[in-house]
Amino acid sequence: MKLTGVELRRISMPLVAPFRTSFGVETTRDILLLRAVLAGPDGESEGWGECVAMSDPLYSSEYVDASADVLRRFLLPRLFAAPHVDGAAVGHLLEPVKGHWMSKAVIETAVLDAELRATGRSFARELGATRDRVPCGVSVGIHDSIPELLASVEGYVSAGYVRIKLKIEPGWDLAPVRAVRERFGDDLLVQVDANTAYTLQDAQHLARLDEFGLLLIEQPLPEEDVLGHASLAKLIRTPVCLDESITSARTAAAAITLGACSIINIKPGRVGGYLEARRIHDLCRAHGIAVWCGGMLETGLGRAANVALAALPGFTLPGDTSASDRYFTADITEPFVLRDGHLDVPAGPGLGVTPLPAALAAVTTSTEWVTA
Ligand code: OSB
Ligand code: MG
Repeated sequence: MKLTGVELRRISMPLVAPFRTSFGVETTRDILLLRAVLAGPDGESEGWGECVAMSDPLYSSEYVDASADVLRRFLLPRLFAAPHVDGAAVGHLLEPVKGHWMSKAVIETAVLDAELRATGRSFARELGATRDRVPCGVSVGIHDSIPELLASVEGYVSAGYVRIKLKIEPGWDLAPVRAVRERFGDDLLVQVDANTAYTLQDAQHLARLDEFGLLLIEQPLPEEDVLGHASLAKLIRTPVCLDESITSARTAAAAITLGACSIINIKPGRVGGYLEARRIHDLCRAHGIAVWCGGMLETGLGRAANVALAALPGFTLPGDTSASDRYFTADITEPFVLRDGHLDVPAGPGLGVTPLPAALAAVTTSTEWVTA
């Protein structure tokens, strides 16, 4: 197939509630969607992708304006110039461009979606999914007070979420975890995510989380501090999970070898796409490292792909694959609905979902058509 054109579409989606982490507060998701049009022997086919880059470079160095820029100026021209493009080829064609994993991921996903749609195959099947529904966790932001936090967690627990992830930062760690344990008991699956807010100097303090029987602590130290995580893992009993530090199968292999983590959060956008995400899954499976599917407050489009990935056999922990209504009052696809703590894996061709035209139009802030 040949890539003939790409639509870059920006949408603005208010969140149902502000989402606060150690790196900032999000109230509206400003998202870049990409629609790829390919021409093949059997005619035209199109596919969609959702870029997970956020408005500001606070979670990672990537941000949504930069993503549109690098796609327009450096990534799409390489693909337009290629005589043959398919999902498996995108990564190789874009390899000369350093970094920009989220931007590479969105075009690879859209090309895969187009290719799979053209042949009637589902994304989940193509990736190697072995389940038709996945258990879901929820990521709970930092709140202004413990009572407000407990009210939020209560809502999620009664909705059926099987695992609670609490965002933490210095000053908001032991007390919220203790309060959640006291209120909901020891059987609730609970984990914490620091988004790089600590240093190795905080090891003694973080060891005080040991008594709460957490599933894991996610990314306590800076992105580049893989060695620090290896040291920390020896000083605390809570299993260390990496998010920000894992940008490829290579960095995952290094982190595992160094003993920096015993669990990995796989976010396809952060590692350049679903094919690299699957490589990390395979690597972790071979090493006995548990993985789970992270999230970046995606719409139903990105969620469909994440849920497909989370259905692979090595995803043995519940992911941040929450239902549409945890994020938005109106999603741009048919909403993902939690049933018995699970989401169904889409089974239709490609991603199995497409944006609903009216819903998409209602949130669109700009569109741009890019061709060779
Ligand atoms: O660190 O996992 C994270 C959201 C945006 C950026 C980083 C993270 C998150 C979440 C939310 O924790 C996960 C989700 O529900 O999509
Ligand atoms: Mg995280």
